[in-house]
Amino acid sequence: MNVEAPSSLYLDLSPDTDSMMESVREGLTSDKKTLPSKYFYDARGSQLFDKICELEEYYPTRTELSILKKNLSAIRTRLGESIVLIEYGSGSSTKTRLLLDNVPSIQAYVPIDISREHLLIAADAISRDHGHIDVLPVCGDYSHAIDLDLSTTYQARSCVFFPGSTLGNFSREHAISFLRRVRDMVGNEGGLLIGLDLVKDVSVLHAAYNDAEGITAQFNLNILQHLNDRLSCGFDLRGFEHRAFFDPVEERIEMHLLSLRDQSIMLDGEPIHFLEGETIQTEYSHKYRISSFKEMAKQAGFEVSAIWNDDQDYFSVQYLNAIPA
Ligand code: AVI
Repeated sequence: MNVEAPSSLYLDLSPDTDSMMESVREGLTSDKKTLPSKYFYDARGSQLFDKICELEEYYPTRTELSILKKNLSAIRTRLGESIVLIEYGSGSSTKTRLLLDNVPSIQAYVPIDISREHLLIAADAISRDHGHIDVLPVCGDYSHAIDLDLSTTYQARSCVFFPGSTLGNFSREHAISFLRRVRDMVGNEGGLLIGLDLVKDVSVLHAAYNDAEGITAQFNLNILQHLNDRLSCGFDLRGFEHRAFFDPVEERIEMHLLSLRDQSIMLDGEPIHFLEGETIQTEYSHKYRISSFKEMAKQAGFEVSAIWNDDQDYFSVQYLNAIPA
């Protein structure tokens, strides 16, 4: 099988409007209002995220890329012969290109992303540039189980690539269940190549989520625009402001939208009120320690077999082997 240009999806599991309405209602009617961070990523949100990745203050992207570049040959060895590379939250796939260009044992590449348009554009470009690799885009929400069933088509090990410290956007409990699902998907022989943002000086973390240009603020506010577009709920974006801070106990950045006045929106015919000063929590971004991540991985059925950090220990790329069941 050789897919030339995937202008269509291999698998479409994108969330429908009903399930979006349900999860938004649940978040906005709870005592402490929340929104699932996956709703950042409509087409504009994905573009804004790409811009964040290029910001001077947002060190994770360039740091991870430099770790990957520096350790390519060791990574190639870990990945081994004949693999299907599955990437969760593929975004614009810049880091993947580095792997696809330098790891000849990759037979197929399966990018999984919730933002359909962004996914197809990236998958098309990758397919054009890597004619020898099957590119099988899946539009889906990776916070749920995804059954790929590629074992009959490929005689290859499965390896999940989960860069960008996106794991940090899950609560610790959900991060472990996500890692367990990955472990089930890759099987006894499989692996996981993962990027993790490490705990560091608070001023560095604060700047990364409060950039001077205000791109992160636009990204945060865009979640309300996305809800307006999909659910017609009538948020006035001028009535909310971006807030991001580090919680030293939970070791995570929290992003919120602060209501600047008393105001209401309508969700499916029901009013939802916001008090002046009340916030909607939109994202957690957990930061990791080498020792605590090792323990999380073990709980999920993985053994950390290689760790590559940058010189400042800002970021860690790790290769995990499945512990055979
Ligand atoms: C996608 N994720 C890992 C980013 C992060 O750093 O948690 C999303 C982000 N939020 C604000 N800036 C970037």
